[in-house]
Amino acid sequence: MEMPVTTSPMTAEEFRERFLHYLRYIRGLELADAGPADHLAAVELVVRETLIDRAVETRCAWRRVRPKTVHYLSMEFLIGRLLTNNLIATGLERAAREALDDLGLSLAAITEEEADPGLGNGGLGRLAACFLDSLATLDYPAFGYGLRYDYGMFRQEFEKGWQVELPDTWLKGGYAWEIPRPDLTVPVRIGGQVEWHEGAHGRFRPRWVGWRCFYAVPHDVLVAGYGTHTISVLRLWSADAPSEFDFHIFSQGDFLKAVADRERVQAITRVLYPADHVEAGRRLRLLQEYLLVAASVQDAVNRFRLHHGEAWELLPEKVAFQLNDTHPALTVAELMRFLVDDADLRWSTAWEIVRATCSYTNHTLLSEALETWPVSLMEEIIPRHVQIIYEINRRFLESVGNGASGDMDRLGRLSIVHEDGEKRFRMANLAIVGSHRVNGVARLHTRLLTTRVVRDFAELWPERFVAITNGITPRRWLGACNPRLASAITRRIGPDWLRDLDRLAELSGLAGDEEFQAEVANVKEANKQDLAVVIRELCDLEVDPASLFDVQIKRLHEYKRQLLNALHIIHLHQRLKDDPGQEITPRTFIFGAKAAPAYHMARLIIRLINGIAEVINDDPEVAGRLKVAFLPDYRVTLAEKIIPAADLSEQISTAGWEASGTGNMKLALNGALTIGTLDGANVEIRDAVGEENIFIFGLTADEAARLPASGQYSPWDHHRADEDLARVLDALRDGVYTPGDEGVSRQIWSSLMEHGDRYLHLADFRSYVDTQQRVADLYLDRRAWSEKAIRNIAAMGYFSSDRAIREYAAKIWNLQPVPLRPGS
Ligand code: 26V
Repeated sequence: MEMPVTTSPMTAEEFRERFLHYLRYIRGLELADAGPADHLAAVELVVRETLIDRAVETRCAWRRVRPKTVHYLSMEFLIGRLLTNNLIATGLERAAREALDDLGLSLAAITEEEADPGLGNGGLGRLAACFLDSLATLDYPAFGYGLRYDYGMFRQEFEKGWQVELPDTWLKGGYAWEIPRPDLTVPVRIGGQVEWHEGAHGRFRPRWVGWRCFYAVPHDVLVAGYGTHTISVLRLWSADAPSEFDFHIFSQGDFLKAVADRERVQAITRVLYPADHVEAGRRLRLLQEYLLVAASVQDAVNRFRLHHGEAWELLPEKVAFQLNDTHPALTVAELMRFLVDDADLRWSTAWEIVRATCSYTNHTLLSEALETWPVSLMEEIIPRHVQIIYEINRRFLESVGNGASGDMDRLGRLSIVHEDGEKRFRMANLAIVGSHRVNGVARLHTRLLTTRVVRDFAELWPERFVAITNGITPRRWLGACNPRLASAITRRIGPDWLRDLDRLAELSGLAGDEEFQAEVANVKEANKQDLAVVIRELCDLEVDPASLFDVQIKRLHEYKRQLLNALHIIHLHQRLKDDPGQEITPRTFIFGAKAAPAYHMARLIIRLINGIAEVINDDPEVAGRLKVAFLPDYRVTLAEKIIPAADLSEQISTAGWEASGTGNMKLALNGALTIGTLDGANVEIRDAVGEENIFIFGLTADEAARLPASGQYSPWDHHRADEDLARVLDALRDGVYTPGDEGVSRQIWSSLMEHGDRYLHLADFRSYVDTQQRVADLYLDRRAWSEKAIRNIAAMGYFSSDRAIREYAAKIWNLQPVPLRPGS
């Protein structure tokens, strides 16, 4: 990737010296005895020095300016490998490559040694990582706060086509990019009960007593900006119990007897919940969420106090908390608890501060994913917070009830407390009531959020709701992962696009340029050859780089409709069997997806796709013209290898279900054409690239919502009306594509034909298949295809996370950059 404006802080000779120094004095090895893990460790230590210099520089500047700082609270961060990024950001890439070359080592091979911390499930976690990159690059003062899970997202393997989960031991060899900060350890209290006692002026005051206590220990990961010295800190908390040596750290009297059991405490940050969009509802999950909130709020408050003393009314001028989904929604209650109980503020003053400080991003419309917690469970863990939430709710409902004509249904929907049967807190309601801004992650998503899911709130406080369409960092998702395309672009328009993605628009003038078309096509071809090697290694499968690479990579979920893609493949196979001599556009179907371990149907769909692969890949009549590759263990690192090689991007969720999508942006930025529904950010991608440069099909969100509601939707009608579809469904029913596991495909068939096809696969089948035919036809015209690919790339400027972060800064945080230009 192009060098940023920074000059290299080291020559190749200096790099080599430092490298050998670390090999010797940290690993105790001479070059001849060192292995790949040692090489990686030594390179990381060299690069880390420069990062730390910048972190110190950043901290000094912030200490001087005392700027407002955003605190991005997220249960998930999918930061990916950091070596390449950090080499680029520090300007050390060339020095490192030359130094290692000299020593007969390959930087590329060393890069492959690094673990990919899977501290998240999918889109929400990766978005948080892109945002940290943009925050640093744009010089915004920022902390990310998350959890340091000992085991991240499980490693996925396939056995006989079934998903098998193995532990992800990313910390095994030590993690070079983190700096433990035991000095910043904070205590976290749980359990006990609340007593009331008379305080000054006869006011009754709560006292939380009988609690147990554990530690949250922070580890900082430094996230470097591009073309600046600004560093964002990702502070990850690890749960621990105090050892006898640590007791002096806290002075509270009852601390000694209040120490919780070590094993049970450490278990809190043992493992990431590998589910998205399904309510976890487990005690351990609540403990995790509370730990994140309690530790991060204390950390922010401690820093505030250092600079501003007890002037809490200034908090909103200096601190913003961004809640990444409802998972950290307890921030609202914890900050109230601190301001009222510890800082001794009046409730109404505290409440204003809390609301001005917090804001909340919603990432999903799925009702299963809207968190609620049983009040009884919360009472066991955080009894004081339960009281606070009740009081927030009481005051809120009172204020609403005053104006309204006693519409009890409406009050019931607005209430934070869900009263049907077991009492539960609705975390989205808490987050909305406690925030000054609530944002959706795409235009359509925000419309559906405010008109369907939380309509009453949007009517009550229209000004509180804003749409901020997601974005992706061009540094990782083009600059670093696709160096061939990045160079081709830079040769034409210079390197500034990496910090100003709108500059890509200049490429639209080259869309008709045959030379550039050929160049872009050649880059794609080379990337496909690289991916073919990866597929050979991972799937033991030969694929033809000249075939159309048709890619669907994302979590496995019924609403994302990997199954629709599978139905299309079966249909193509059946057609080919009818007439093996016909001309077809050769395709390689590439999948990457993990299923939540408890998500039965998702596991079956993986089994089905692997079954289809088994049937089709070796079918002599297919003769290699259709191939299916399900790449195991999809994660950031694998995305970086697949995306540059994709011709076609599958974004085929049932309209109205995908909040935004961000893979759609990454693939288009790398020159893939999109086949997609009018869902999430696809709508905005269509607007940006133009209707003629994208393949849109299927029902709209409004149609898809009306259809099941009308009672008119019958899967059997579609079976009767469409011969091709009937044949595909019959094959499913008969288990043709899951040999040895016929019941799998029968169950999937049943979900479609006997359980109502909730995600409307059959309603969209015909238009999907027809649109795929147009794709196949266009692919044969290499120049026309390449022209559209260029038009897609040129239109992606808007989808930079830099643009998204600027919008957050302006519309939500009121945040100003603290420029830290090299040499300034
Ligand atoms: C929900 C839950 C429910 C409780 C169990 C654990 C858990 C973990 C994660 C989630 C949130 C899933 C929401 C999510 O990832 N949404 C995705 O967010 C992306 C970034 O905004 C967006 O592009 C995707 O469309 C959206 O599905």
